Amino acid sequence: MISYLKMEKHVKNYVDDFMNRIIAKNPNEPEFHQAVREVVESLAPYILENPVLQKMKVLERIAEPERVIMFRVPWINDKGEVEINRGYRVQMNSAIGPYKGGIRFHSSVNLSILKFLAFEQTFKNSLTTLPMGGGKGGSDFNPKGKSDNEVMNFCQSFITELSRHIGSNIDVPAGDIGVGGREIGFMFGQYKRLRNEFTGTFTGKGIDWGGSLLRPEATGYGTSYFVQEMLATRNDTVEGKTVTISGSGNVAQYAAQKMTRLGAKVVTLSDSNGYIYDPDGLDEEKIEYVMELKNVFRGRIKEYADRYPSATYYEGQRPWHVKCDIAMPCATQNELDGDDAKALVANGCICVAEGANMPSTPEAIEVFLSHKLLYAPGKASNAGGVATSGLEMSQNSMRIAWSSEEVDAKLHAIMKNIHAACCEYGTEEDGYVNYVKGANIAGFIKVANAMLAQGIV
Ligand code: NDP
Ligand code: 2IT
Repeated sequence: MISYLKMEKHVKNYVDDFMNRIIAKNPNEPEFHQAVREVVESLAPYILENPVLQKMKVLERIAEPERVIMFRVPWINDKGEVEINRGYRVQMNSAIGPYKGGIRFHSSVNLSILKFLAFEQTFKNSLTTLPMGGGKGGSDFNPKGKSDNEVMNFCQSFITELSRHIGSNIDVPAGDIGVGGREIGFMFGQYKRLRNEFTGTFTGKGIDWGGSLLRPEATGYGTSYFVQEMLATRNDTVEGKTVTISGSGNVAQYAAQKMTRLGAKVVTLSDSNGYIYDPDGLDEEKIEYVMELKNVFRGRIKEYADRYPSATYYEGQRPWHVKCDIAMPCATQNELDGDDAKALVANGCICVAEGANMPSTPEAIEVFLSHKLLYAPGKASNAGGVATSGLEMSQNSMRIAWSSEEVDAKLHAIMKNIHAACCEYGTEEDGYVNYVKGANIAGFIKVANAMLAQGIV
């Protein structure tokens, strides 16, 4: 993002015109507008220099989903009552490969959120260098407090409808908020039963039935590798740094584990009710406890403070006012606002790497960029998850399984590549790397070239 205020007039006009059309065509979709605006602001100068992109309306086409599927998901709860949720799959862009992206189950899920996620996914998947298009799906189903039986009933109904639209060369779903190994298992089982075919149509599968080693770890690990690369541009390392992390789900857990193993001190985790601050830092044993608490017992992060007296729980608050060197938002969109960003800067934070998708508001991003922080947008720093999904697809196609060392080496190389691409396209005149601009341009070029080559489709 270049500062909107500092934009040249013709660039600002292009952005305004583009956004006016997007808003008129997609009313009541604020998250989608936010994601598109960030990309358009980065790309506008590049597009204006390349008239063919304008003439062929490449960005306009990228911002229009190829297809949106929306469907009824009826299921029966443990009391024998009928429940009805709404299911979605946004098939955003297939220029460089089959649609690929996660499934989110959360009560807040709506079309705006899934369109923003599918839009982001298109650029992110392109950055991985693997052949994957962009997609995202989900439902307003809330898995919290549901029994395994209820979750299975829901997943089976969801997939009974979605199965018509997905396939290993068509659209390959994976996990996201509220969807982990358990849900992927139920969805894969029902899909296989309906199709009578064992395929790699989902990623994030169990190790014994086609999953890749290190897929659960990949997003958090990849974000940590990206932090290492960012710090290296300033001849710095992760060792000895204090880190605040939000969330306590899949991404947060493995970001905490990898950052700790790299020698950092992780002092916070959170959930939607509050955060814990442990000034002693998390260690392997504490992280194992969090994994068991969240993944097996499906408990709340508050319980961490009951178990470890060194920690304090702050109800209803977010961790961004805690002093840190590195902040890693790993929970959800718009969880870090302009005031939080100012507090991070005032407390000496030097690096923000997003494990979540679009966790920083536009105001927060403006603060990070104007203070020249090392700031990585999610589409660059959290791409290790989908990249490893891409590696899972490759292993499924070849009917082989790589060792965790092999997968880790490939993940590490991909994160370094993404970092290098951001530097190539995002380095400004004074040497500052604007990772937002770099990620948006680098992600766009491959998709745009593919679309130009494939004609008006
Ligand atoms: P999980 O469901 O495993 O964990 C989500 C975490 O975020 C939980 O701690 C949850 O708390 C918290 N959270 C969710 N919604 C809110 C909210 N509205 N306010 C505050 N906290 C909230 O999901 P993941 O860890 O998989 O995903 C986290 C983020 O990372 C998402 O933005 C996702 O899109 C992104 N991501 C995930 C990838 C993956 O491979 N899983 C890959 C790339 C990005 P609570 O339990 O209270 O809801
Ligand atoms: O946002 C994301 O990149 C994910 N939730 C992972 C998608 C995937 O297909 O692995």
